[in-house]
Amino acid sequence: MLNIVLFGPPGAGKGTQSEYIIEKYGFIHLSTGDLLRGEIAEGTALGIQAKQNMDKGELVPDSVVIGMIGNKVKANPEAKGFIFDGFPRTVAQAEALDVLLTENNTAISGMISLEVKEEELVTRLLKRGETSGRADDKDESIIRNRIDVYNNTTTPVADFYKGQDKLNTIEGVGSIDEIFQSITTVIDAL
Ligand code: B4P
Repeated sequence: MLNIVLFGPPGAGKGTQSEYIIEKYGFIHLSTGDLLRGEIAEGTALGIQAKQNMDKGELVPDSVVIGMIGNKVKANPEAKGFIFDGFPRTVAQAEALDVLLTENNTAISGMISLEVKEEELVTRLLKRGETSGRADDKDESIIRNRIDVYNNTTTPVADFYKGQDKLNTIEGVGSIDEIFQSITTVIDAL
């Protein structure tokens, strides 16, 4: 089983590249953002709570996302691998993921971190906001708050995997195909 953490700031291209990765490798795509938006669309208690955080560009509590990911991993014991997109976003989530995968006799194979400068992220997300209907893509101050949360709370997750010698950094600016080629080079070497 090959398990990959696809990492990077909001708008780095994680969701975009995940679609190409699952198409080529047949991994199961676990996006906490998508799972949370699914809960919101269904109007569950979890979704109602999560929306309050997401609309402000804040993180949803660790216990919520860890529980969601745990359920999905346990439900797919025969998977060829998982692509974790937008998770873990805190060191506590990364530690919980290690425990969860060990319990399921597997581990993270590598992290792929997409590097994109802040102004490009803001431009991309405002553009997506024209069509996505996402409250967190509409307002520049909320987008900048998401980037601040990433810089303050999420970047230590890259150090966590660097400490395990699993960090691979990729330039996230360029055509989607070029970036995907760089990602496949990393995955094929794992
Ligand atoms: P996510 O759904 O993970 O959203 P995201 O960070 O905006 O990344 P996304 O994957 O959607 O965007 P992408 O870079 O592909 O999180 C949303 C919210 O959910 C968080 O703020 C938080 O509140 C909550 N949440 C999620 N996970 C959580 C967790 N683990 N813990 C706590 N809270 C959590 O694409 C962006 C745009 O760029 C697209 O329009 C795309 O077309 C464009 N793009 C992509 N690649 C490009 C390229 N090479 N060139 C130009 N444009 C490109």
